[in-house]
Amino acid sequence: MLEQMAAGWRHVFKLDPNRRLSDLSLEKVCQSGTDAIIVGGTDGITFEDIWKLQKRLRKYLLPCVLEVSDINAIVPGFDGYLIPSVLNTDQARWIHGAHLKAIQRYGCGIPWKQLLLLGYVILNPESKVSRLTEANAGLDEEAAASYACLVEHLFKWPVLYVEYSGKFGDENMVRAIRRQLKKTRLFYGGGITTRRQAETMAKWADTVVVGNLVYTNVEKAVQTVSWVKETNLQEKG
Ligand code: 1GP
Repeated sequence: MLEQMAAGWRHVFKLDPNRRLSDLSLEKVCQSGTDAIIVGGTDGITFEDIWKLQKRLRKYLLPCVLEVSDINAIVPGFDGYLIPSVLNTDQARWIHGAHLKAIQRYGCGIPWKQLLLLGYVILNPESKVSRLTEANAGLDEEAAASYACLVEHLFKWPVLYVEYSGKFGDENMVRAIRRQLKKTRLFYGGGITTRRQAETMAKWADTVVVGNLVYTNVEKAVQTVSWVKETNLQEKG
């Protein structure tokens, strides 16, 4: 089951099929000691680009999962599929609407055990994903914590993903969210470029996601693996 696999992820890289990455950089990323590769992005996502990246990733032993963002770009053959549901939006399409469409299209063919639901809380109003999903990203600590409470106690979802995509987040916000979570796993992603940033979020997040740095400084991106893994996670609850 994907949920069990993800329970062991401390650090993951997110690769965007719409961005260029040399073979050498891909090799460095895949041999970095990270726990998994997520293939996913916000715009320009096509079946063909995902398929091409998947083919290049196949020669490495690392688990590779697809974060599904477009019903027309679901490529078979991944180790699992991450299904985002944006919580801080009023647009039903991004909460469960697109999901229903996928169920209507694929029905019984969906490999449920290979799916993992991610409850997204988007906190960078300037990010593409925030604009696309019309997220209410300007939350304060109390509001952010209430989303965490919703996911942990009411929905009982497996993962809450704090998404700061492109910007390093506010530690106090991430800590406030983390304090509400016991069973739900916390993913953090956004703007990690330095050791200090990696260590800061690794204290609160079970899984730290690094994306953009792969494309701007692959050597540093590789270093984030040990920065995260050498940091002790604070006790939950
Ligand atoms: C993006 O959360 C990931 O979806 C990682 O964010 O690209 O800013 O590292 P960055």
